[in-house]
Amino acid sequence: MTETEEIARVTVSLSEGLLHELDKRFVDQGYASRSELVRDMIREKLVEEQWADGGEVVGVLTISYDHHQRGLTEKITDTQHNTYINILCTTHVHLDHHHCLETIIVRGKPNEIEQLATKIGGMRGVRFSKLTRASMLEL
Ligand code: NI
Repeated sequence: MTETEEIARVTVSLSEGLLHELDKRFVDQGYASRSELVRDMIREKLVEEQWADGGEVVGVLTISYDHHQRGLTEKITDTQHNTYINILCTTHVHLDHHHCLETIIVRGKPNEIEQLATKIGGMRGVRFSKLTRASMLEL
């Protein structure tokens, strides 16, 4: 949302059950207002749809892996070099003697990004892998 964008007020009719579920999340997740929770849910849905549409999207692949797994670091790097996806940036952190954490920010088609995430996530020695789906839309 841009700063100059005006806020529109809408009234939504909900069943008691749905409102109860909404308020549970509102309290549990520490939102400042119901509106902010609803805005976040709508944004999440729009990003999901954008990924389903197959157009260009952005994502962040977060992985942690064992630095001492033979050949793994090279395999991860080679996979990034051999992809059609635009790798915008990678950040590597040496967590301790054994463990590395890496974030790979990518831009491309959803299915290509998901394939890259599955490929890297499935490598022997990769302990954690999570793809965060993001959007280039102004939401
Ligand atoms: Ni490292």
